[in-house]
Amino acid sequence: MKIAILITLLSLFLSLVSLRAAADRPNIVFIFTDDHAPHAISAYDGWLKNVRATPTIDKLAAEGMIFINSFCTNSICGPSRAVIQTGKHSHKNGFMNNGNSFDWDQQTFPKLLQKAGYQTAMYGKSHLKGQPQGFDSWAVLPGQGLYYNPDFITPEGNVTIEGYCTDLVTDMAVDFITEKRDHDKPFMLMMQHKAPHRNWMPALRHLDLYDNVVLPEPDTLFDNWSDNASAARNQELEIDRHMHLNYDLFVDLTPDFEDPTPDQPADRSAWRNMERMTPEQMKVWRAAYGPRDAALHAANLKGKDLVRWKYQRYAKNYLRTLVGVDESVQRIQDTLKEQGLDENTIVIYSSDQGFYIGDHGWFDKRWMYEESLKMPFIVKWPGVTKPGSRDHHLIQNLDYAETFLDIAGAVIPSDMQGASLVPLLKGEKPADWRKSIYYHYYEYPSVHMVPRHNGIRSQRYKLMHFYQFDEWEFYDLKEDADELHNLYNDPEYADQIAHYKKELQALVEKYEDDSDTSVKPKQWQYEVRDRG
Ligand code: SGN
Ligand code: CA
Repeated sequence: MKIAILITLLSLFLSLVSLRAAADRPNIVFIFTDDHAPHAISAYDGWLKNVRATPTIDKLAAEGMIFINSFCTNSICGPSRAVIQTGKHSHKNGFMNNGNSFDWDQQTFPKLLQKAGYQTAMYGKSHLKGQPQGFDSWAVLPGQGLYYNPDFITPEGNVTIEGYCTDLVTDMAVDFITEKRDHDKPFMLMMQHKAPHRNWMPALRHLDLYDNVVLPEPDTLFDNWSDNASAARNQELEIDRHMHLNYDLFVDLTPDFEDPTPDQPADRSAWRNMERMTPEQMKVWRAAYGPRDAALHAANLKGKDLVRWKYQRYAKNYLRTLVGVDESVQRIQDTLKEQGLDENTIVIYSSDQGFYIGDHGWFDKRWMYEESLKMPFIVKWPGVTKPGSRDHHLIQNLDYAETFLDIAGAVIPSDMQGASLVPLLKGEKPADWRKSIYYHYYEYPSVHMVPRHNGIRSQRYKLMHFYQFDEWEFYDLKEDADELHNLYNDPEYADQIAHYKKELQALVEKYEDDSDTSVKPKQWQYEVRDRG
């Protein structure tokens, strides 16, 4: 009898302990944007740092830990997100390029967090197609989504909501924290904004920001890619030749500047978005851009002057959309505080890849060059991350899933391919941390025409292989941060190159990348290359 009472008491005690442990486990708020280059965040110290477009994100870094050497595995939207969901490289999770569909039936970290007792939610851009699995609450944009008055796919069907996308997604996240949250469980919330993705449409309240400012230009705005492999000369992502005045920059090209309406075919500027605007929204939009367009037409710019003008219009819109994101980050943190959750919630800021903001004369991403290889990764974990700390270990989006599971005290499956970042967040310096990262991009031929390539990056060196054309690039990042001097044919580096070729092969084997790299381009793709 006594033993039975003892057992009952013991099991009561144990279940109380485990409930307590569940309550103590931190909540995770993962704020994720689309195409936010680290060098547009002042805390990253890039050439745009003095613009200070994102003071809240900078403050998050000052209060938490910023990862300087944070990289993606495949610099494109859907693939980056699939890597995050699974903790596996693209060739393992099956989502190699945006044309693929994600197999939601596979193992993902949100499903494992649910099993571990977390309530999970995702709002905003998913870009993985299909109905999300592993979330107790979700609403996602179809495909790229729209900036104004967007549609959302929800478990109950499609809805269209009037407003600006960043604000609407934030509303959903705030509603989750304040209304939908299960008070008996820790939660993991993914708030995934469309901004600052092409075509960079700001909220109406931000249209006049930076109007009287001349933004600094990147040093490489007029790069002519003379030292690169042929790929860099044959892409289609130049501000000069491929950024369209109307489609990308909303310049009114209609005769006599008559008021364009969304159904006017001549005005196809960001047509998918513009045609969604209400007449009131359109009026505010035109009032902001109309006079600037007129000034452009009057100036009749050509050549480099026109490139400079396009860069200013583009970069300003990009940064304006980020001011909207920054306000969202503030709102989420205010909500956590109001709800008394700020001390037990980890706030993470990241984006699916980096981006060219005129660097090398480009926009978009895809390449393994620094600007698009890098991802922002900033973590504030109250009581764990040392305020203002800067970590330089090589980390990747491949590590996020394991990190989240580790935080939750859940078992990390052995088939995940990354590493938990928890030791780094605690300020430890693991001696056996990876010395290099592996990269593989597949989407070719496709929009922007960046050929397939894979490669390896260490703290100092980078080796890239455009295997379809069998062309290589090698950079010493310490001496040449802008990657302007391809050392592949420099005999002085022959030993280093041989070493990194071996290391690259070792990574291919380690990650079991059995992708067919013998696939050769079609004749017309050679012709495109030879054009340059
Ligand atoms: C769209 C964009 C491209 C962009 C891809 C992929 N064009 O096609 O500029 O590279 O998405 O972006 S747009 O006119 O539709 O904006 S990704 O971030 O989703 O991978
Ligand atoms: Ca993206």
